[in-house]
Amino acid sequence: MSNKSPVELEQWRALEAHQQSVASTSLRELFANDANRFEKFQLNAAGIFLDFSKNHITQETHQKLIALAEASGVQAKFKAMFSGEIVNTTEKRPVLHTALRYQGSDPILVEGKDVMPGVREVLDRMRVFTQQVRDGSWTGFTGKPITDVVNIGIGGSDLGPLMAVEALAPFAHELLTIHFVSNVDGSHLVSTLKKVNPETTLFVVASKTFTTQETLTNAHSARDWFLQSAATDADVAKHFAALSTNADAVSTFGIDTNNMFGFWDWVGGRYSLWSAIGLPLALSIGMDRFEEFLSGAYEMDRHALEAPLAENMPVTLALLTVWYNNFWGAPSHLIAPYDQYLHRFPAYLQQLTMESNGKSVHHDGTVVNMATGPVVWGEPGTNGQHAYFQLVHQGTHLIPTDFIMAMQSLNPLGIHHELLMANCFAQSEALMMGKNADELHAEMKQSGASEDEIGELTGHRTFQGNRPSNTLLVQQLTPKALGSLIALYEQKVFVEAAIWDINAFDQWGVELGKALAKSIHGEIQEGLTVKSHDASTNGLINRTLKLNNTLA
Ligand code: G6Q
Repeated sequence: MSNKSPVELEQWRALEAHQQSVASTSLRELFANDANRFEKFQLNAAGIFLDFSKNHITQETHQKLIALAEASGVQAKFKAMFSGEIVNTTEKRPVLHTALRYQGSDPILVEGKDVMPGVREVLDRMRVFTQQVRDGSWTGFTGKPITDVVNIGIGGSDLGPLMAVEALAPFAHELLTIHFVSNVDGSHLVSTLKKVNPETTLFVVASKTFTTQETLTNAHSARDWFLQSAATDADVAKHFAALSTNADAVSTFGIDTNNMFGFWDWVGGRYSLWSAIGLPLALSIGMDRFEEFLSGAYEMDRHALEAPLAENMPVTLALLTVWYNNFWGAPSHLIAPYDQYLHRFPAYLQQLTMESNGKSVHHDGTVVNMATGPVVWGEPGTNGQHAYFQLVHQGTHLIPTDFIMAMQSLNPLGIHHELLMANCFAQSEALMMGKNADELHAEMKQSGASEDEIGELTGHRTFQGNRPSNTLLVQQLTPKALGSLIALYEQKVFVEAAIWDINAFDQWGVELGKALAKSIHGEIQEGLTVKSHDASTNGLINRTLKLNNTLA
């Protein structure tokens, strides 16, 4: 592996030159020129089928992209991560969320100690606890079984479990409702507490550090609410559990450490769904299915680690992102799940990808001289078609898109799934094929439009097309399939970072705002006219304090 900036690699330069020649051929032409294009650009891994034929690539492009991955040392970097080397260099930590779903029997060492017995011990304790809550033998302070679980966490301690609980709703326990409170905005907690009864509610305080302002504020307010309901301090143990790496802070808060499920500093927040942070999901779907979920991710891990680069799905997806981001100037990436259960998947991926790869320096601290992580966004289809898809079809930005769909519905109902499928396939076709002036002319003529009308509308109603997409299909959105899908994107993000030579596992960018919020909070509590900031910030704070009549 060379220490050169990625842009100085000859493989990078070769791609720059190559882009010019590929750009002159449209996707329509690429398909017209090659009857086997669909067969050539598809992959199958861990229950996921990927069609990547609707991309601006030829076999030569693919080879050149693979050469870039080789030159970037992707396989060696995968091995380093999986084997527990310190790949999060700025925080001096290994990155081992893969150990949380590891199904083999080899030890995985951190500082010479096998982490697997600890991983299995927490899974065993989660099994006992989730069984008790699910079968009603875990009772609240008045002897009634638990009916509602409120997860209090934020960021990595919220987005993953929330997304997965929603995605696997068809497998959920029928008598247990899982709620998520994350925002420090009191409305989030207040509106949730209106729906639950203190006698039958279990609060799960999820925080790796157990120091996060939003989570601790919500947890304290939840405990106050609980104690106002005739419960006593001794009852807290029946109604509060903690998911954390910080046992001292959990005890200080007043949660019995018997109700604490631990994990380790080698699990990054946004990669922690597979750890105790997955407890709300395990409560919802049960531990057997939670383990199926882990096994789906493990299968994708094996594939990422073992498949040759050219047949490797996360590597392929990452290279396509690099291709559009760095060689086509595409600043964003759309995630369009055609599955209502995946409605929080884009938000989850936003954190996974943007917190991981929103970086401007290489591993050695030098400033990058190319684009890194694109903006990731999305909403499920078909709703997106009635909203943002206009810009994807006819706007001025090139927006590579991932369509994600389950081939079989978990809720078969009349023609619904046929229509969902038809819309999903139609969108990627329309994005690629577009509609040229001749086609529009023939269509409008057919429906009786005059030449004048056709002329007036031609510019508005033609579609340039030539917009690239991937389509990912799973058979059904089962726990195993969801595990594979999430791990696919985790590994994709890793490969992108490997190519850009950035650290995907730190997040220093969130620190500054946190520190400023702390000092502004102090000033708000003091209640004096604030003068210590820029004029805009002072003005905003003072105006708000005045309105609330809290200025001394
Ligand atoms: C994720 C980030 C961040 C983190 C939250 C919550 O990778 O580190 O989103 O998960 O800030 O942190 P705690 O779990 O420590 O409360």
